Amino acid sequence: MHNLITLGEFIIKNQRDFPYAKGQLTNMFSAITLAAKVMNSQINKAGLVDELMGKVGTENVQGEEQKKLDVYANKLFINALKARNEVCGIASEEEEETIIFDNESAINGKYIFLIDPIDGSSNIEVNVSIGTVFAIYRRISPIGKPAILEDFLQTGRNQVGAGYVIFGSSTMFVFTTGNGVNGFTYDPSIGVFYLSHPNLKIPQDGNIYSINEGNYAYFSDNMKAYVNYCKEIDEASNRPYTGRYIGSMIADLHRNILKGGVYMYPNSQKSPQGKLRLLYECNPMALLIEQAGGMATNGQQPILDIEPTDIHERTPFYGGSMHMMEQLHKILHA
Ligand code: AHM
Ligand code: MG
Repeated sequence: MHNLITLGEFIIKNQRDFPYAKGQLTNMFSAITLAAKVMNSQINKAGLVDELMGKVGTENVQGEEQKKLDVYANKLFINALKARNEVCGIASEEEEETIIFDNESAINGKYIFLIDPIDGSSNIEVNVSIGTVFAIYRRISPIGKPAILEDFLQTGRNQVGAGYVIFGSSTMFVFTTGNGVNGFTYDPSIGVFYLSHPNLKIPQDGNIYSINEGNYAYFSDNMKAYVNYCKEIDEASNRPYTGRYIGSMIADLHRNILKGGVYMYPNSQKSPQGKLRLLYECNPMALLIEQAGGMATNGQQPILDIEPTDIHERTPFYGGSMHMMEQLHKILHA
């Protein structure tokens, strides 16, 4: 058994590290963990409850089919945040437009929240790990007025908090407020998250590579060269590497953060901009990876330095162990 420190206690103790708010952070995190607990109980019975399984018959703004659980999770997180008045605007993968709160309490909210309510939707029906990923920013528009688009289009460097919930063989909440990364494991029998992975650090070296290799034919020559490099025999560098690809970015990155590895979703002939969304998938994961001592880029520059122009924009994404990322960059730029 670990030292029994709950998420609530941890946040109270470490609030001084949060650059602005004290109670506000606690409020936002209690919204996220409450929604995570509800999600946990729903996901665990997803196969039994017809209302949760399958497709809604609608598409989100990306033209992707929405699953019932996508829509459910989206509403759940939005309502939990709305009830606490710390957040003045939300952008979600499942919402074409930003949601701007205009009631009197919420326009005084100082924070902007971006979320992918369910990442890895295609895994829901087959009982494989999925997750929720979010980013928090301080608004740049004046408090007391409705949020504006510029509040959402900040570079990832401006994040004041980011995290994910992974619904796997156990449910975990992993977050950063810019001072390291900590992981909490949920005990469903009493409804409490306990600190289980304090001060997470990604190993500098690793031997896992994660990529949808089915797209190999569409990759650039340099990307193909790196995939081939991963599979070559070379004892000195511990190759061939192990291939692991779940198809839930959060689950793939979570494993690689713990074990050491590199995760890639490159641009290719099939997806010229890459697939993953910058604002609510890549930025929060990039902040977590950097805070854990790793590297995350679009192949050219750190993800966190990209100037966004659209809330749903996509980017190539490469992230993981520092030395593996350096080697990947060498081959991508050869
Ligand atoms: P989603 O948010 O619609 O679930 O899409 C994002 C997911 C990532 O979690 C995952 O890494 C990737 O899409 C998998 O894509 P592919 O099936 O093309 O490998
Ligand atoms: Mg999603």
